[in-house]
Amino acid sequence: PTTVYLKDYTPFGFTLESVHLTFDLAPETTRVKSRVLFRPDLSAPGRKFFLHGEQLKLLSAAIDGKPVTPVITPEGLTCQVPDKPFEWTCEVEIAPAKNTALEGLYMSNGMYCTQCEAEGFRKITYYPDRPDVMSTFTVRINGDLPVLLSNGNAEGKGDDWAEWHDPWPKPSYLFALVAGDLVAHPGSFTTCSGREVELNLWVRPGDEGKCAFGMEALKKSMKWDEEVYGREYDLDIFNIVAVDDFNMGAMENKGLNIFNSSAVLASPETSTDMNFERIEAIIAHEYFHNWTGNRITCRDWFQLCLKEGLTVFRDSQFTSDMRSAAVKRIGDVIDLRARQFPEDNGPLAHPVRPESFQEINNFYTATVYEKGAEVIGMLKRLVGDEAYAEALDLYFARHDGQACTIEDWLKVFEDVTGRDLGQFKRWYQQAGTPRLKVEESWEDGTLRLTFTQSTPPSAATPAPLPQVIPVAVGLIGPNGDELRETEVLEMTKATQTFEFSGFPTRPHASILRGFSAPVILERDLSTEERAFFLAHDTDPFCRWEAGRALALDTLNAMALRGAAPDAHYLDGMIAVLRDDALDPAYRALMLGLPGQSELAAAQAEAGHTPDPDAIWTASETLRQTLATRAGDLLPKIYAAAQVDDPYQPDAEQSGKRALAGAVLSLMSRLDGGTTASVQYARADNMTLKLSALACLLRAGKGANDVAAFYEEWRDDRLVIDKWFMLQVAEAPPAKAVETVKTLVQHPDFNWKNPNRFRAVLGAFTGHHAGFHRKDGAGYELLADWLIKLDPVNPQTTARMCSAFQTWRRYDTDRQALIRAQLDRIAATPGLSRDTTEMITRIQG
Ligand code: B3K
Ligand code: ZN
Repeated sequence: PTTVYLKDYTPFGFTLESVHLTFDLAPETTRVKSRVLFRPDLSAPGRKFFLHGEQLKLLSAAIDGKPVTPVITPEGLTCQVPDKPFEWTCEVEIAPAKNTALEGLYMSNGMYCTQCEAEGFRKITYYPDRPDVMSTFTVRINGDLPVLLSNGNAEGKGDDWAEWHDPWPKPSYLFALVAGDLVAHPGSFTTCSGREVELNLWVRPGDEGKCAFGMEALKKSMKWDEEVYGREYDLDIFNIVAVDDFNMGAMENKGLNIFNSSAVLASPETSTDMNFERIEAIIAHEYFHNWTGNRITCRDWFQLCLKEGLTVFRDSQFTSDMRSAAVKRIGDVIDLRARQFPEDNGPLAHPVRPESFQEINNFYTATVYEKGAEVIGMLKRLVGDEAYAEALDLYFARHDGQACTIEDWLKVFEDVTGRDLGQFKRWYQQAGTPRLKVEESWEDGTLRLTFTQSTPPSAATPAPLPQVIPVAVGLIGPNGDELRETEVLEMTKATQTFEFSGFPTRPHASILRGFSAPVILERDLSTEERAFFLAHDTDPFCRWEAGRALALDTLNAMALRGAAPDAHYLDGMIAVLRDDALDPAYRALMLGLPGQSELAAAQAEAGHTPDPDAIWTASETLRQTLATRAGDLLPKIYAAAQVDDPYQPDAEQSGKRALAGAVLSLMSRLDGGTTASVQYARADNMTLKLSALACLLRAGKGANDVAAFYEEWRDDRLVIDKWFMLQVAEAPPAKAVETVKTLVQHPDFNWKNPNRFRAVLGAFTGHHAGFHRKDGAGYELLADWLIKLDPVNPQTTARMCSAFQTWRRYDTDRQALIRAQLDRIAATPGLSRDTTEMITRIQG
């Protein structure tokens, strides 16, 4: 396989004046005609007329109406072209019904649908399929289907055709087409300049009742982007389509967003509070791409974080504004540690802006997205809110309509602030999570904090240099009073000392407030000091973090040394439980334990070999001990967290349900599931149903309810995904493999559907002790399924290979067992480029 390098970038050498496409739809024989006006850039002497194209049957090609015979390879075609503007026409045939990879034009339940990012358009027709080639598209769809959609504004339609025109130049990855038997949930939005925009959420008949929430989320997003970023929508119509077969969450195609139905359809009876929150965030994310991604796009795929990091940052700002900022921030940090840290500290580590790839789809990662968003958060903290706003205004003014780079992005900040961001840029160029060690000293009324940063070398970055780290610090007194408000220390060297003077008694330093940088903070604190911050820190993140650290320390001591649960942790949690003044959602987060994979990572980091069974046992014991200690308190807190009003998926109600759920899971360890049974029977929404069912399964009591649940929901795909997922997630470690083996026999286990595959196999890889079973049965099971899925859907297969990325953490037996499976996958004949690249990198 060939490797593409950032340093090799060269412009295409031709401008595209316009693109006309005509689709004659048929499941196995769709014809695509394209007519493109090319203007050679005469100042680009080495230009080569190369059009990408894969798995296409070329029927005809012509230049200025004269038939030509191009040279065709598996990657595309070349052809002699004139040194003046010319019209390229060609016709190809494709078979959407046979497209199981779900990239390009494919079919899902009789509906035609596309996914072009990153390089799917080349499976639709011959074209310069690269993001820096932008043009206006006019699309004609011929097909005997009720709804025919493409990008831009509707130009006309008849019984069996429709025409669309998108006036905004765009790269091919933003092209979309949808055709099928769909119904619209309509809406409208008046923009800040008074333009009326038609909104539609298109769904399969039967799903109409699950659209209202998504439509409201869209309107809120449109308004928020006007108010906060000054961004107005720019077409007459905005369409969203829900599709059941989709490789990821959603796609921001210009004016025609396509969504995995799990990322847009919602109703109280079928969706959990977490589903609602995720849907709101994804709708916002895709909508925000209209400016950060579509109007300003990426020069090449190495610049992916330019649109993704920024858009994730924007959607998290949106969620913070719509809900609780503290809860959102903590949730994002939990997610970053669970998904990005393992990537950044293992064989798949790559910079936020990678410098090479074989298959770009493998780089839609937590590093590009979530660390990319963290980098923007740091930039904003360093320059301040005002300069950030000015820089963004300049970015939109200067680069509208362009395909840009990280250099362009940083330059607007340099121009607005006069800062040199050369060192800051290392956040985009270096892989690895910096370790930030802090040492404290106290003398003559002065507190000194000495920070030392170091980043472990990786294959991607063998010799990391010091980065700019904004460290938000506040000082608090013995009663928790703020002695010094949060300030941002700017760390630029390998080691640096900061002084705080004029205190009669030693203040407590609350460090890395709001998780001001994506680093691993190494700080030797006594259990008493952690307990102090848990009780008194005025920064909600640091307060939560103190509880988290206590939990990590006690779980590690329990798992590694057989220690007893730590009293400070238990007392701290009892205090949290009792504290009615705290936001219920925040209390629920405080009660959560670190994930078992995160514990394994922490143990490996400290030089130990994690034992998944011991980690599982320690987590169970700690929960059980807390339940016993909190015993009498629980029913009262549970009762107080009940919601009497009609169901709303808002922050307030879902916070209460989250707390009730956390408390219920403790109570179920004492009452054997009695309360959970009552909740399950009474619940009128999926959040309460599912939290109760999980408790029942854990108490070994849910079998009848699980069977009844299936009968009740068997016709609802998204609910049945939950049904599959829950059984895997709640299986005892020794039974997880068998549970999966049973579930994959179920007639509803349609493994070609990515949501269903992920519901079972994805949930399995998230079951730490089950997946890492000592005899390797878990590894073998996953490898079997990856080998089976790869020829059908390389993208989803490749993504799931990352379950193996942490193999070096474990004992030599497990390492050997995993390596054997990696070798077996790698040796599979005809393995896709996607999976080959992932496995090779993981093998290291
Ligand atoms: N831009 C798409 C992701 C495309 C993934 C292609 N493998 C969704 C998003 O980030 O909004
Ligand atoms: Zn995105």
